[in-house]
Amino acid sequence: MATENFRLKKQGTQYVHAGAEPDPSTGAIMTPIFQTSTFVQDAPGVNKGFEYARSQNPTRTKLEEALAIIENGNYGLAFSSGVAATDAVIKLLNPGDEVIAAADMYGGTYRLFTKVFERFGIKFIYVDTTNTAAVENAITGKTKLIWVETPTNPMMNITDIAAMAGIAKKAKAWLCVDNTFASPYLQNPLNLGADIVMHSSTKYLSGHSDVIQGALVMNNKELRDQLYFIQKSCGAVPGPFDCFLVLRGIKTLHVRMRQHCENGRQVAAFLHAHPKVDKVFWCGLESNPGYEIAKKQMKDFGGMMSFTLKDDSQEAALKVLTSTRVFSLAESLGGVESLINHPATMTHASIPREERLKTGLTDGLIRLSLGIEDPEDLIADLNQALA
Ligand code: P1T
Repeated sequence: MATENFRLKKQGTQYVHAGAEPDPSTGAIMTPIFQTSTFVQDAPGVNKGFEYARSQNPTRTKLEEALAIIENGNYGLAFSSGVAATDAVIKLLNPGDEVIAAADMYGGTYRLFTKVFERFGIKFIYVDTTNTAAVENAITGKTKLIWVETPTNPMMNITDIAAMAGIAKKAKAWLCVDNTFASPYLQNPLNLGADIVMHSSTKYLSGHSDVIQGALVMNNKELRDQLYFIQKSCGAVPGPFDCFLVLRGIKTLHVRMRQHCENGRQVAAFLHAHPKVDKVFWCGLESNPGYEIAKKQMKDFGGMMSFTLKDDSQEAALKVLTSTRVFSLAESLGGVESLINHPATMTHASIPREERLKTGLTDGLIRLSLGIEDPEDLIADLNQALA
C-alpha cells in the first residue's frame, strides 16, 4: 500500500521508492533477493501467494510493481530479456493476424518477427511509422497490432504515439511501444494512449550494463492476464538477482537520464559543427524531422545518437570506431559508460542490406550511447578519433 502512495509523487521520488517497502519480516530497506525455486504450502493450494518461482517470485513481484508505477500503468511484467518481452506480445496473436511495424528498429526485433514468427503464419507489414497516413493505409481487417519504436534504433526517427493510438483504436488493434531508447523518464506511452509499453530493461532501467532483462507494462486487466499466462507458460522469466539489479537501477534513473540528456546536447552540437561529419541523427536537433513531435511527447531528448561522416564508407567509420579511448566499442546502450557501435555489422546485421539502406542505415553509420561521464572528455575523445 505504501508503494501505491508514491504514484502521486514526482518522478524522482517514485523511482527511489517504487516497489521498495521495508521487508515485513526483517525491516530490510532493500527488497531481499528471494533465491528460491519453490514455496512451502500449508495444504495443496493454501499458500502465501507464492507457489513456484516461474509463476511468481517476491523479488520479481516488487520489480513488476515498480515497473507499473514508473510507466504510470496498472500492471508490470518482467521477462528474461527485451526480446523475450517482445516475444510474449507477439504470442498474443494467431496465424493470419497482421502486425504493422517500422523497418527502422532494433535488428533483433526484426529478426524475431521475420525469422521466427513469420513461420507461424503471422504477417508483418513494414511501413514508415513516422508517416501517419502510411500506417492508416496499411490497416486491414486482419491488423491486430501496431508495433512502434520511438525514438528508433539507430536512426532516431520519431513516431507520433498519440496519432498511432488513435489509428489502433479505430482498427481495434493493440498499440505496443518499445520505449527502450526514451526510458520512462522521458516518455510514458500509456499516457498517450498506447496499450502496452515494452522495455529492454538491459538498457536505461538497469543502467549499469550488468543484466539482460525485459519488461511490459499495461493498464488493461484482461491483456495483463493474457500476457501473464504467456509469461508463466513459456517461462522466459528473470532470476531474482537480476530483478534486484533492475530495482536498484530504477532508483537512480532520473539522475542518470539528466546527464545522458546533457551529454546528448553537447555531443550533438560538437558533431553537428565538425567538418568531417555529414549527418547527425539526434531527435533534439531542430533539423531532425521528428523534433516537434519529440518536443511534444518527450521530456527531453536522451543520450542516443547516430552520425555519418562525409566519407560514408565502412572503412572510414571503422577508423573512428577503433580509435576511441573513452567510448568502448560494444553492442548495447543505456549504461553509465559511453559506447560506440557499428549498426551495419553489429546490432543491425540481421537486417538485409537493401532493407536497411532504405531507412538510411548505411555502411558508414556510427551509433553512440552517451554515458554519464563528463561531456568534455567525451567530446575530446571523439575529436581525437575523428582526427
Ligand atoms: O537485448 P534485449 O534485452 O533482449 O533487448 C532487445 C532490444 C529491444 N528493443 C530495443 C530498442 C533494443 O535496443 C534492444 C536491444 N538492443 C541492443 C542490444 C543494441 O545494442 O541496440
